[in-house]
Amino acid sequence: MSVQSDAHGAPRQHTPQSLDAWIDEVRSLTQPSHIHWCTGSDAEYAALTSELIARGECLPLNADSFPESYLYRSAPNDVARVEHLTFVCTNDPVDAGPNNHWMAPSDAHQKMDALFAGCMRGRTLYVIPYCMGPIDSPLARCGIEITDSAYVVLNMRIMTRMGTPALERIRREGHFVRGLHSIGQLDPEQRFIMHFPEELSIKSFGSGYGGNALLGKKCHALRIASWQARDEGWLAEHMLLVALDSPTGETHYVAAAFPSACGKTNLAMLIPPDALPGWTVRTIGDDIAWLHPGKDGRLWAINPESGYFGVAPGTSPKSNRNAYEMIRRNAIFTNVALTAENEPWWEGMPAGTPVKDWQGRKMDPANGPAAHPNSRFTVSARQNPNYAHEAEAAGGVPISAIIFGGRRRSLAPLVFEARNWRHGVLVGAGVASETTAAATGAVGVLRRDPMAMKPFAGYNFGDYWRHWLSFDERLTNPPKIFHVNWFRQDAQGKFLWPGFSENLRVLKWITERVNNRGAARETPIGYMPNASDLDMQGLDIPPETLEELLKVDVNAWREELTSLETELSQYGARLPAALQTELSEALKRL
Ligand code: GTP
Ligand code: SPV
Ligand code: MN
Repeated sequence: MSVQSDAHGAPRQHTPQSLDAWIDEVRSLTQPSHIHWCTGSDAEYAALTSELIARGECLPLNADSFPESYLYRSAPNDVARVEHLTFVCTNDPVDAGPNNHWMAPSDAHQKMDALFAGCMRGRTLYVIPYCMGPIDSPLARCGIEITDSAYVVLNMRIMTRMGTPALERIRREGHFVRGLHSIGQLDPEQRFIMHFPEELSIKSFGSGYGGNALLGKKCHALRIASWQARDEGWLAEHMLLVALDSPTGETHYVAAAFPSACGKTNLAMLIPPDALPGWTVRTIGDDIAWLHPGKDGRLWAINPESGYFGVAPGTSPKSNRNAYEMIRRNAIFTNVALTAENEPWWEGMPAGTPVKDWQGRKMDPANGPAAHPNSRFTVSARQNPNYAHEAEAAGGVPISAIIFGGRRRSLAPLVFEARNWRHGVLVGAGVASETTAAATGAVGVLRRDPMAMKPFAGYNFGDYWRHWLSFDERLTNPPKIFHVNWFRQDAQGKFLWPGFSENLRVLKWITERVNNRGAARETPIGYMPNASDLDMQGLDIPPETLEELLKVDVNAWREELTSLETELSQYGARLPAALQTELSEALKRL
C-alpha cells in the first residue's frame, strides 16, 4: 500500500486531521508493536536512554568526568551521509537540477513503501513533533518525524525543539513537514534518503546516522526548507551564525557557509586570542541558518536548530576549550573511541589512551584511527559557555556579513571581499573544497560545492542562484560578502595559517570593512587586505608566509574561473544570465 493519499505535485496543507490520518497510514504500512508520541520530557529522555543501555546499544560513560553522557556505536557501514543514495524527487527532473540525484515521485514512493512495508514489526514507532527555530518565532517551521530508532529520538530532542509545544503549534497551524524514517536492516543496498519538496515530505530508510536519520537537520532544514524558501522569498543555508562583540561595544552578526567538516562549529565557538583583548564571540548557530529579508531592508537570520551535532576529532582544550568543556556532560558521543577510564577519546585529544576503537574492538593502530573521522558529539546549544541569548529571538538577528569558504590547500587566499552582492553570489557559486569524512566516498578530492550547499540544495542550482540574485532587489542594506580559506598548505602539507582563535584577525578586518573603515586593495578577484591591514599583533608569522596567504595568482585564477564557466554551463537555460555576465566580467578583470 502507499502512504501517499492525494495527487503528487501541489504543495499540500496538512490539517490536524491529516496528521492523525498519516500516522494511521504509516502504522498500517509499517506494522509497529507500539506507538509512542514523544513529549520531549526529561523522564522520556531518561527512559529511552535506559532502554538503549539495557539492550546494549548505548554505553554510559564515566559518571564522574562525563556525567549523563553516553557512547553510541553505529553500524560500521553507516557512519556518514550518503550523497549517492540521496534523491530529490520532483515531477520535472529539471527542477531537481544536475546538482541532485532525481527519481520520479511515484517511483520513489513505490520503492520506499515496499521497503517500509512491515519494517517496524516488533519495534516501537516514535512520533517526534519538532519545531525548527524558536517555538514562538514566525520564521520557525514545524515537522513530524516518524522513526523506529530511539537513538534518533534522543538526538532530535537535543537538536530541535521537540515534543509537546511543537505538537501544539502543529495542531494550531495545521501544517508541517512529514518525515518517515526507519533504520530498516541497516543494509547499504537498501538505503535511500528521498525528498519530495512538492509534498513537503521526506522518506529515509536503512540508515541511523546523522543527516540521513535526524530528519529535522539536513533533510528538512536545508533540502525541503530551501525549496520552501525559494517559493516564499527567503533562504535556507548551510551556515553558522555568530555574534561578534568588539572592544568598542559594537555587535556584528555574521553568517558563514563552509562545507561539511570545514570549520563551522569551530568558527561559531571561536575563543579570541589573548593578543586581541576586548572581543567576545557568541554562538547563535553552528550549521544551519534561515535568512529572511526584513522590513528594514536588511537580512535577518535564525538558527533553526537547538543543539550541535559536531565533529569530535580535533576537538581539544587547545583547539577550542569551550567546545571541549561543553561536551563534558549531557552529551551523546557517536563512534568515538573509549579509554580504560570509560572516557570518550578521539584523535587530537591531548591526554588519555584509547583501549577500544570506535567499533568497540581492542585498540590496534593497524585498524586505522581510534575514533571514526566523522565521529560526532550531540549536545544542547545551551551548554555552550558563549551561547548567544539572541538565538531565542523570534525575529532573528540582522546580518552584517556573509562569509563563504572552503578547504583548499592552494589558490584561494586567506580572505577577500566581493565587489557587491551580485559578485558575491558568483563567489559563493564558485566555492570549491576538498571532500571530508562527513560524507562517504574519497576524502581530500577538490570538488565544486557552491555556497557549501552541493549536498543540500533541494532544487536546481540555476534557480537557486537566480533566487540569491533576487536579494539584490529585496535588500536595500544587504550584508557584504566575503570568501575565506583557513586551509592553505605549504609543499610539506603544513597549514600556512594557524586558524582557530587566530581566525578572529580575519573577522576583525571583515567587521572593519562592514563599517567602511578597514583598508583594502582592489585586486582582480575582489578587495583584499594588505598584510598591514590585518591586526597581527602577538602573532608570529613569517612575512613571506603572510604574503603567500594574501597573494592572487592571476593565471591560476583565470584557469579557475574558466573551469567554473564550464561547470556553470551544465545548468543551461536555468543558469541566470546575470551570473554568466558577472563571470564574464570577473574573467575580464583577470
Ligand atoms: P559539519 O558539522 O560537518 O558541517 O562541520 P563543520 O563545518 O562544523 O566543521 P568543524 O568546525 O567541526 O571542523 C571540522 C574539522 O576542521 C575539525 O577537525 C577541526 O579541527 C578542523 N578545523 C576547524 N577550524 C579550523 C581552522 O581554522 N584551521 C584548521 N587547520 N583546521 C580547522
Ligand atoms: C554535515 O555533514 O554537514 C553535518 C553532519 O553537519 S550531518 O548531520 O550528518 O549532515
Ligand atoms: Mn553541516
